[in-house]
Amino acid sequence: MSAQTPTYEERIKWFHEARFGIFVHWGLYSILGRGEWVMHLERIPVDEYARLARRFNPKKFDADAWASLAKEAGAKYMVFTTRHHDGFCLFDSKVSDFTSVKSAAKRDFVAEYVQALRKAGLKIGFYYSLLDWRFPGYFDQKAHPESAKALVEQAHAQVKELMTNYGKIDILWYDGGWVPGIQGEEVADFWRSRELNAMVRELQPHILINNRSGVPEDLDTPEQHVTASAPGRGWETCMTIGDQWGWGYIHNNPNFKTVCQLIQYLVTAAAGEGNYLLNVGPKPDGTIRKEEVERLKAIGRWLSVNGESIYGSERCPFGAGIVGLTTAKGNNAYIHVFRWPKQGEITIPGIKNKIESATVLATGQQARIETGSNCRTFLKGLPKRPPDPYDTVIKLVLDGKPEAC
Ligand code: JFZ
Repeated sequence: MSAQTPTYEERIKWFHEARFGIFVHWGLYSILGRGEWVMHLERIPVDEYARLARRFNPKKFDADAWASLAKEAGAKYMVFTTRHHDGFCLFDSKVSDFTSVKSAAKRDFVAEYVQALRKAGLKIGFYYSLLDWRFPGYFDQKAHPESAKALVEQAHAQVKELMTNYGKIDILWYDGGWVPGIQGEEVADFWRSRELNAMVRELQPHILINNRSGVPEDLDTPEQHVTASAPGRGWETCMTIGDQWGWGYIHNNPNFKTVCQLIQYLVTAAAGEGNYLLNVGPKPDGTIRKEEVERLKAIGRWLSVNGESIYGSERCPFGAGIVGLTTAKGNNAYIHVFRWPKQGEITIPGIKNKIESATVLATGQQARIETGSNCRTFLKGLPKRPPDPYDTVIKLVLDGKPEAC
């Protein structure tokens, strides 16, 4: 390793500051509006599916609009499907003819995305699916050994293209590492993932790599649930706004999570020193549906007031009792009150520190601080109704780093 090679701590620093990112699933499947798994779930033959590329010419695709929405949402990075399991590349790949550059659109959407994010000051993530349903060797390596070999070679070549042709990339978000009939350690052997990731790190020394190529690398990726990894390990929950299997656009997707749910998931991730990667599935024309836009903007409004409790947050050694969760940063603790008590008085159990002040971030109001037996803290003089409908954050300035008793 050269002296310039950044350490894990240096590489992951921005990621912990960021806490919130936007995932984008968009590709040929968006045209059908039945999710990104449509080819496989409906057994659409490869050649029939490939004809979608003739119709894929999204005139309203505007990467700057995506980037500005992500910023307005308070996100600090995005992760974009450069290629999903259908194998269709949204970038200029020399090793495949199944790309947006070589079909109707004649555009390198990944290049446009990268340029827009860089301009907006957002960190850049690439989602790349190792598996490609077009290869019979993926489903049966024994029957089609040449196809299986070609699949792996294509993945190595395309990851190299992505890591070479677009400047500095911040996250490589692998997916689709699972292979029928192959288990455990052998997954990494199948893809030659160690070799692949060594090449990636050679080309992009600052990059963060997730755990979906069969080796742990830098980030755990709990999906559709918020589950913290052990302290010291980077992790990020990815989640759809609507139903599972609706990462890509689903025309009628009636189960959109509420703004309250989404904010509380974000807070739960931050409380465990993890990140929240919230997905949108743009329409085939490249625009983002209003249900998603509205929710992202509402999260952004909440973060513009309460962001200091999220960005760069640390685990807090004491909790918030029944009312919600806690995050911490330096000598501050943040009480996230999801369930505001009707008495306008909040009891926090287990704070060892002396508390210098308690401020409601939404209104600037100072709470009266009283201490009781059993290490209880009472925050008094608060309104009977929650100042914030989703999560009212009370900032405690302490005499030192938060400590529990
Ligand atoms: C994968 C993809 O198949 C899906 O389309 C989407 O891109 C999502 C982000 O990732 O889905 C998975 C991957 C892993 C599990 C479940 C769904 N898993 O480990 O349970």
